Amino acid sequence: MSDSPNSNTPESFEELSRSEPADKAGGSGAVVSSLKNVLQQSGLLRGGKALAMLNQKGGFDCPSCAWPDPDGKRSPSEFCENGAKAVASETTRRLVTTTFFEKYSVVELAEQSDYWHDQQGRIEQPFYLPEGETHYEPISWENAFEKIGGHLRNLGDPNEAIFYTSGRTSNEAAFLYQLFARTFGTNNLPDCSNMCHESSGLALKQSIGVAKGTVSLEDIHNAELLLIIGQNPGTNHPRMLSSLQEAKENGARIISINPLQEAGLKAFAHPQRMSQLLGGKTEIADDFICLKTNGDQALFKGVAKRILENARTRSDVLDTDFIENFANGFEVFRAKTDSEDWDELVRLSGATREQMEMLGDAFCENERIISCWAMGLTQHRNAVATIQELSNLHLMRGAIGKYGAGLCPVRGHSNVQGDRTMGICEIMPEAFHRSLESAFGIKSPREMGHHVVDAIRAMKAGNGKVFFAMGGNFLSASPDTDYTAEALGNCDLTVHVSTKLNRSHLITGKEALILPCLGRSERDEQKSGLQWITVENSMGIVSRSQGRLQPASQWLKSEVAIVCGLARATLLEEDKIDWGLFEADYSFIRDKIEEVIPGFDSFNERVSQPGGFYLYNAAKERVFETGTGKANFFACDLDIEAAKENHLLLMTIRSHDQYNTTVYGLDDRYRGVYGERRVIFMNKVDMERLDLRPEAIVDVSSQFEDETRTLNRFIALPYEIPEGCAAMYFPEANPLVPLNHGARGSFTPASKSIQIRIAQSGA
Ligand SMILES: Nc1nc2c(c(=O)[nH]1)N[C@H]1C(S)=C(S)[C@@H](COP(=O)(O)OP(=O)(O)OC[C@H]3O[C@@H](n4cnc5c(=O)[nH]c(N)nc54)[C@H](O)[C@@H]3O)O[C@H]1N2
Ligand SMILES: Nc1nc2c(c(=O)[nH]1)N[C@H]1C(S)=C(S)[C@@H](COP(=O)(O)OP(=O)(O)OC[C@H]3O[C@@H](n4cnc5c(=O)[nH]c(N)nc54)[C@H](O)[C@@H]3O)O[C@H]1N2
Ligand SMILES: [Mo]
Repeated sequence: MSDSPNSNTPESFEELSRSEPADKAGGSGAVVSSLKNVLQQSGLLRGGKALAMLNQKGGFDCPSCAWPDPDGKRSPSEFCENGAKAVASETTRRLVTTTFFEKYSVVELAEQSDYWHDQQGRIEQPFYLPEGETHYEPISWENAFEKIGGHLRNLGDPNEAIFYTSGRTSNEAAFLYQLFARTFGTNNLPDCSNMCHESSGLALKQSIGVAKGTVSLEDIHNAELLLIIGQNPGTNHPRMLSSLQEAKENGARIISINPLQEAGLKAFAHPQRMSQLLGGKTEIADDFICLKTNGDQALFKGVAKRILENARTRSDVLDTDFIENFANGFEVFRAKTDSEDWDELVRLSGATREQMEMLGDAFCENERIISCWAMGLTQHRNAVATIQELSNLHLMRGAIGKYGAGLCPVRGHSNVQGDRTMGICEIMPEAFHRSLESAFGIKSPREMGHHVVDAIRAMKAGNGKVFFAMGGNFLSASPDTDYTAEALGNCDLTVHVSTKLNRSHLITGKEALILPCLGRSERDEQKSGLQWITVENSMGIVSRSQGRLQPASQWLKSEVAIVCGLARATLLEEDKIDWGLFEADYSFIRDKIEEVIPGFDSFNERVSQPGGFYLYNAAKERVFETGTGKANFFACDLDIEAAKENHLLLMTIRSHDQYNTTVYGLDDRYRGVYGERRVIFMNKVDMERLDLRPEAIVDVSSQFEDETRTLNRFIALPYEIPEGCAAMYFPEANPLVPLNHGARGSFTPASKSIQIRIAQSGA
């Protein structure tokens, strides 16, 4: 184990250069950047073949974000720059081999940057790090499974095992994985949603009875008013910009709500439209409401106040039919909102009263209203209340469960929503356990399992002994990197099913295994022939995905085959499940999914229709499956995290050249930062107050309760960000995120509102 869990710490910063932030996303810059990545990593033939199948019917689903593909006709290149980068990273011809691990010790590898790790290529075969050894060594699949099975069987309690999932895992693999964990006897199924949209899921479940969004692409294209809140689609969901462009051309008004004015929301040049490739563009946001980080709840309360004020003089403002027949709690909510003080809302939100009134009026003037949001809303202490405040606005106007209107949490990982549907969750409804038991003749445990933060605490306390990750990069994605490193280091065994090398392979338990798997783009050949898998996107469409490329190495296994191998090696004689059958032919897994999970009737057949099928979504039909049987208004208390005296409020965000912890490159083109990620964006006034010149080298420390966490040597950059706020890149900034600083109710780390102090480095 290395001493430095986060060692992106160079001594010099010669590579940094800067330009003005971009005034649009897409265009020829996007095309050049996609091609460069694909050519460098995969070559013309392999890369070209991969891109030709990306997001096509009969091809494979983009491993990048969860934005849906168009229902109807698709263009021959239905992908974006960042999808192309994800594919280039997966289809690279470089390999991490036995020679590689002979050359570098684990400590040496841990000293390299995340960017360097990704550059090393695909993992060629299983590798094992024995206790006390310094280098990984090759191991056969059989011996690898045996080691894991041995460790799991030796545990005093199945709850000492933790089974993490990252959201790229297919429905089939996810379903079998949770089946295995529950058969083994635990609900310890933390997943990346715990750090992502958990707050949305919880808020929406309580407000509207489903933990998912309620709109389709067609709704987006036909909305009159679209809010894009706390989201940077130009980088993280670039194909969403085509949808916003279409909405715009149909007359929509788009409002961006964000402390940063992101390029993709200013304007978009569609790389597949010749006129826009040559310099034209579509303006996207009509209005930009620049608020303070975490000011959203106050802003939404102001908007609600305005709507209620308008309703005093106009009878068409409130959807009284909806409020009376479909909703609950309106009067309490109205009284609470009336009691809020305008000056307080302005002070806490950082937006002006005029902006709140403008937004309130826009709600009143339009019927087809959609709110989209991502991490800017979910990763705060008050995230659940904020999202419920946003839902309140929709409920007042009946802007849900009707054409062109609804709530749209824009999901991150390409199958994160499907993984949850399949039962990857630390707590599942009783009906799910019953179906699982009757379909497989097993006993499904009911004791609540660990979410991510609890899993880290359990490992730290010595109660989590085997950590198994189906994808992802748990160490770097989790909060409090140093603490999480210690937690993982306490395990007897850590195992990662991965495509590429990452830091979680290097900060390990006493023993460690890396199990290399096929990526989405690759052929998955099993006993019955070529397999395909299914995924669910952000709008609840389930579709097929089939890779066609030659696998990066002959020793890779599919995630499904890995779960089956793991189950056989662990469960032994008690095992009642025919894992061999599932591994040989994935259609048998889908039959079982159909038996256990509502909404998957005739699964194999329906998902084989071009484009797949929409899962039933009750809220979309105005059936609200909440405790009250109605959609619920929430009257939450104002609860805003503002920067404390002498502190700034830090958000941790993604650059344009990364996919979560996978760093494809060192540029953030749209924000005008090149060659360097160890930067902190600050307001000019704050820099002057702290006597920092542009590009000063600073140390950043975060204060939480009585603990201080510090990161040394970051470059301070003046940027258009509200006073009192700052931004750094994830995952470099994760050592600053306190483990216990999480969203109330959902436990999502509050990685967008961290109290920090900044000092001149070495001062
Ligand atoms: N290329 C690429 N695509 C990705 C990913 C990737 O890393 N790279 N990651 C995937 C995943 S897992 C996810 S979850 C999504 C993430 O997609 P995003 O949520 O767009 O990602 P972030 O970079 O975290 O950006 C959050 C945005 O919220 C804003 N923000 C921060 N704090 C606040 C606030 O208090 N209020 C408001 N209103 N705004 C705020 C920031 O300025 C920023 O624009 O993208 C997915 N797609
Ligand atoms: N500070 C801060 N922390 C955050 C966030 C933030 O905004 N700020 N965002 C949070 C969010 S939204 C999320 S979703 C999490 C992400 O957390 P994770 O999902 O755990 O992290 P990723 O970086 O997406 O995982 C990358 C690794 O997945 C593996 N991989 C890639 N493709 C495949 C595949 O097809 N199969 C398998 N088995 N493995 C594969 C590769 O080995 C790669 O190294 O991070 C969270 N952490
Ligand atoms: Mo995410």
